[in-house]
This record gives sequence, C-alpha cells and structure tokens, in this order.
Amino acid sequence: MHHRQSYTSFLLLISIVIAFFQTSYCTACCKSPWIGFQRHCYMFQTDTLKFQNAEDQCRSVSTSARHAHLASITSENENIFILETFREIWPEWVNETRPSIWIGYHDRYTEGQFQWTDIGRKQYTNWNPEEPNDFRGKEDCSAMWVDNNDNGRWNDLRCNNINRFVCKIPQHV
Ligand SMILES: [Ca+2]
Ligand SMILES: [Ca+2]
Repeated sequence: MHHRQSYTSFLLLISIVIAFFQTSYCTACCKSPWIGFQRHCYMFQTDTLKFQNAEDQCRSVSTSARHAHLASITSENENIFILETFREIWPEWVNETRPSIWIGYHDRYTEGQFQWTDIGRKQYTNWNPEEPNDFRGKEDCSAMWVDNNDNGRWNDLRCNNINRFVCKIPQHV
C-alpha cells in the first residue's frame, strides 16, 4: 500500500513538472490537433458546416489573447501548406468531385469587396480563372479546391453550402 502511494505521488510530481515545462517553454507550440506553419497554428476540420457556422466554430476556440478564425491566406507558401496538409490527412478525400474547404474570404457586405474574417489586409489571392463569378448573384463566401486538378485555387460559393474548413490562430501574441 505504501509503495503504491509513493508511486502515485511520484507520477503526480512528474505530471506537475511536465505541465510546468510545457507552460514555461511551450507557449509558442501548436498543440494537437493544431498544426504549426510559420507563426500560426491551423486546425483542419472534417465537419461540414455553412460558412458562418464554420467561422463561429473557429472563433469558439479563441483565448482572451489569441483569436481564431477561418484561415486567412497571405502567401503562396501558406496556400500550399493548407492544400498539402489536407491531402496528407485525407488522401482519399481529394478524389471526390471538386472537394472544397472554406477559407475566411468573403464579400457578404459589399458585392465584389472581399475581406477576411480576421480583418487583416492581405494582397495575396489565388482565384481560379473566371472566379470569383458571383454565380447567379448569390456567391459571397470562398473555398479552396483541394483536388488534384484544381490545385488549391479559390472559388466563391453560396455561404449556405456546407464544406469542410480550416481554422487559424496566432502561435503567440
Ligand atoms: Ca459575391
Ligand atoms: Ca464561383
């Protein structure tokens, strides 16, 4: 009995030490299921949701200091990272017909004026040729095609479509 108690106390001590080191030295790490790239962490979601519900789900994991949103994409490297990571996680899924994932780009407020849900100003876009086409005047939310033919290019879709999505949060403030 005594031995077991000592062993339990020892494990508890080890846990406390590990927790201490994690909080002290790992504040900038992306913890599973987040995946790190440059200065951000990304969470790849297989739930399929409407655009705003996806954005809300991303926001729900914000902390007081770090705000999560649907991913904004600021460079070709970031676009490739998101594309390649999706393909790595769900290789079978890219064989579906034109699989799309929501990214945080939309023109819901003023037609043709796209902005990111994280409000940052970015220059980079990767529209498919002929997009965004606001098809039938009803497409205000953007998704990335992750199949092999479309190679990470973007398309505007109806915001009520349901898609998988990717969230993004700063690694540190
Ligand atoms: Ca539009
Ligand atoms: Ca479109």
